[in-house]
Amino acid sequence: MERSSTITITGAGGQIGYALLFRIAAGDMLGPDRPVRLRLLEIPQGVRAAEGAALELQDCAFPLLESVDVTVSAEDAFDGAEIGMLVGARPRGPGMERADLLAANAGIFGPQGAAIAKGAASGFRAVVVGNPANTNALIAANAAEGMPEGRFTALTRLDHNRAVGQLAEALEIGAGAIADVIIWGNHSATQFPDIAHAQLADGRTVFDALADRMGGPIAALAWLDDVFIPRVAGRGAEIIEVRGSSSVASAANAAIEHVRDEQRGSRRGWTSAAVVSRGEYGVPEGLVCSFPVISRGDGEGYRVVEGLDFDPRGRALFEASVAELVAERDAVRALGVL
Ligand code: NAX
Repeated sequence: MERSSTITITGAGGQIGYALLFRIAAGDMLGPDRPVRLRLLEIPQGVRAAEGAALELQDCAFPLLESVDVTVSAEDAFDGAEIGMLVGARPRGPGMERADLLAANAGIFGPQGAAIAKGAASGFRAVVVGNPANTNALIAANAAEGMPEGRFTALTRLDHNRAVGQLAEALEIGAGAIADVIIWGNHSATQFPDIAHAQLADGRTVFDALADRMGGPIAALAWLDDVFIPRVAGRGAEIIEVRGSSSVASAANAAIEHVRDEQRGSRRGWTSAAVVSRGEYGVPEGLVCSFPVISRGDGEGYRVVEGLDFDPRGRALFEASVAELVAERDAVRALGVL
């Protein structure tokens, strides 16, 4: 057995929390030899739901689960934590302007960042799931004084997995055969799902395979612009329409894969995650932007894969999404939060 890890999950009484807890406790995230201690952070309205989940966790008698604590105190939740999964956020209410939404979330992610800086373990790393995820991660990273800001990432793995799923369907192949898809930019409708570098296990490029299947490169390009990109970027809304509720199990799965790969090393090719920019690809420093990333599982977290090229159309799509991130950052700055 390895030593145990302390994982803090915020919004643990919510839908994604409920889909996360049991898989983490079963060893799906950190492996079958790593015991886990779970800290569930909620607001008073969510505590009973989190406590109920804790009772059910007990009833599973997971061999890897050392402890479960439910709290409404961010200080208690993050004290000694090594991994944070920041799921709880303020959803956009009716008539709520973007500035109100950002202000409400700054009131959550600012204090959580401060609590992390105060008490989390020195190797702490967090993934922000709660929306607007990129900017919430930016707020938390800025509030966590003294902690390297690269410790905060935001989830775009769900978008990445959605893109792979769409390609697998279009090519009638298994998702496992597809590598090196990229989500660039914001976890929002402006994101740019990019297949320019994507490959299949048999060595062909995804683009060539699409062109073969669709009757040529022009048809493949049209499919990418008219079907693939809008469908991936709009998949969250599609799930709400069909299921009657937002993505839950797929979001929890993506969060688990994000942390698993960051902690234990990414697999074939790269994946996508929103990380703090150090100026890669011309993205302003400090923005939390989705890039192609790899992790060696050596404690250093995700590194951006550099040196990839864009065609002019791809560059324009990426820049539009980065412009949205800049606007969100400026709106938060205007509130005096950063
Ligand atoms: P739910 O409303 O079911 O759960 C959210 C939970 O967070 C609630 O139990 C609430 O009490 C709690 N909470 C609110 N403020 C809190 C605070 N200050 N501290 C601790 N807990 C707090 O939402 P759910 O479906 O679980 O979604 C959670 C978040 O994930 C939302 O912001 C949602 O928009 C976001 N998503 C992000 C995705 C991504 O890919 N980045 C995809 C899925 C999802 O839409």
